[in-house]
Amino acid sequence: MKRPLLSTALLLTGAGGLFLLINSMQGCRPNTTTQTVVGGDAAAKTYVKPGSYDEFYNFVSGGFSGQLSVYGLPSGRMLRNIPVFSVNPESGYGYSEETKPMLMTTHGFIPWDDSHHPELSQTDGIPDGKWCFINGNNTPRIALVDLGTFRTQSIIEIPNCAGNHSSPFTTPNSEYVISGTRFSIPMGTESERDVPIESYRENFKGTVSFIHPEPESGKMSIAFQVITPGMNFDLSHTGKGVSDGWFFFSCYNSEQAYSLLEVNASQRDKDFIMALNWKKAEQYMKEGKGRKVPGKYYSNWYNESTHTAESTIMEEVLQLDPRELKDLVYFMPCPKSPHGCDVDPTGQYIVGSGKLAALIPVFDFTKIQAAIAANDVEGDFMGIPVLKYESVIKGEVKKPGLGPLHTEFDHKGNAYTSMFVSSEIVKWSLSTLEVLDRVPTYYSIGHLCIPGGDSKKPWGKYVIAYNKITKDRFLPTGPELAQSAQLYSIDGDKMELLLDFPTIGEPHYAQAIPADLVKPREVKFFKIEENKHPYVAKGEKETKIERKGNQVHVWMTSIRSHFTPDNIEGVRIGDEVYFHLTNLEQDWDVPHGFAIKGAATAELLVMPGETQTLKWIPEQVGVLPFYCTDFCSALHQEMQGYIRVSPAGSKVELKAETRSVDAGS
Ligand code: RUQ
Ligand code: CUA
Repeated sequence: MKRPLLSTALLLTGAGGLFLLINSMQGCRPNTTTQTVVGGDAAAKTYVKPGSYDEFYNFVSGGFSGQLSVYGLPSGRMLRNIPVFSVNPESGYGYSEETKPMLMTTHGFIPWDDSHHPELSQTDGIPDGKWCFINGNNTPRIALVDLGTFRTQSIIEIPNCAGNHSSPFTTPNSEYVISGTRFSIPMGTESERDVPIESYRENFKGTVSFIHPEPESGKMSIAFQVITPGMNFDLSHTGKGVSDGWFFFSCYNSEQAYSLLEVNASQRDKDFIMALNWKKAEQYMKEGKGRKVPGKYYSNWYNESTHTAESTIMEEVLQLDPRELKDLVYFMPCPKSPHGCDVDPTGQYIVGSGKLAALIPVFDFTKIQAAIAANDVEGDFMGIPVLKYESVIKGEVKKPGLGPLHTEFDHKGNAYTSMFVSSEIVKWSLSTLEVLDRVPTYYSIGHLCIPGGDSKKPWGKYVIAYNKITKDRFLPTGPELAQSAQLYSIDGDKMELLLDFPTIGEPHYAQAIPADLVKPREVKFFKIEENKHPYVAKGEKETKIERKGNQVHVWMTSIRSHFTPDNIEGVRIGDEVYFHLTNLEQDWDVPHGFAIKGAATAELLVMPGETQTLKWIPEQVGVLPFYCTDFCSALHQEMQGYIRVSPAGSKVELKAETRSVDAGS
């Protein structure tokens, strides 16, 4: 979390033979510290009075929590922490039998990941409020969160990939979201993968995968992969407007180092931005070009009518090789170890942010096309043409600050770049490339976000900084401190700090969208008559208990304020008990919980109209209670039951009942 991006004491930026001495590299700390200047009306600008709604949703990466969190803006109020790549005891996600398949991979059940970059689905290049994608960096995956339910709908594993960082950026109509591998690796058959690490140059390759989400269901599959030279791929963004049909990726480690990258991957003055013609790639796929290669992966999808996740396992992928399909991929030199790769709202300009560069290069799409047409190259890199830097560049932003990472855009022709090392946001003009304003961030900003700021239609209004370090910003909480977001107004010429709010996990990228584009989609409850779960009980009369060998299945219902059945006997040590709980409520915001003594996983939190299953293996003889965990009514504390567990081999008859009204007296 607190690991600085740059940790070498001495950085040699070859660009101008410039030495930067950056001690400890945690980012320079502006010396204003706690006496940050905040304008007198800042409070009024972020005040959302009790009972009213925020104007924007802000979807923020949960970083190493593996989740996606949702805040309201401008208040900074946290609305929800959506479980995605990590199990969540709050809701039973990843613990209930129905959600376990969501986390299945070729490595088995993987209950954790490191999530980085939320990306909203788009229609015609504009965020549409339907889905939010997010990548899992560690065991390469992409998730699709449905913004009707604010739940993870689908997760796909990415084969032939290691460190899914350059992901999950979308094409303008969400035909594809992409995954570029951070780490290159050897791929193919087992013997092709079992090679010496020092054979990196010969054997290690990267891939970019194009993942297609089905518009209706949100099921995902891999349409094709483009194979690339061995390097590290960091971030990307799609072209739009004039550059629609292209994708741009930042690449570092063009040194092809495989050890001590801190030094060995910082040798060259320039690495690359990779330009990839995805419409061409799609055409080649349709023409049957490329070849099928081994690439096993899981595609997991939550079926909302059975309330159960399903896994589909695929064995191979179609790979396109740009060394054969010559007009697919081009490299453009980019100073130095680029991280962010951002495209302005018109699609004309591509901004590469070199972590070790003392300037920000701005590439011009028209010039890129001209250079390709004229074969204006300076050579090739591993068989891929490298265009001449001078031919493709619009210009450079001079002296922007130290450690540029990411750039977002407003609707007035301005760009905003985060500076990790000098810990600031720098605003500059896309037309003149002049720096217009800078504000400190507290501290060590990584990503930043403007509502719609990576799309064709930025809504503007705010820029939010996502910071790595918060020393002295909040009340101390032991050795581990909160990460944070900071909200700045960008309405005027000068950026103005309005608010700090802590975040969960490390906030990498984020997206923000007007709430009015999301709210109309909200699902308030699931219709009980449409529930197709195999163990549903659509009313108390359908509840029952059945033994199948050592498995005991309980069809159970909940409604304010009781479970049916609530007295169960005849369970024995050695049994596996499956509580299939259907919440019969048909009203918004009335979940019931289910917890049982000795449960080794989590509770269940079951939404109205939904069925979820908790597997419980009793370990002790006796009568154990279960209860509702969600304070659902005045008699919530009465919402309880008992299960009797007898020794193995016991003859106690299996039965489940709810006794009559006077049974308790
Ligand atoms: S990366 S700073 Cu995934 Cu920029 Cu977070
Ligand atoms: Cu149901 Cu408390």
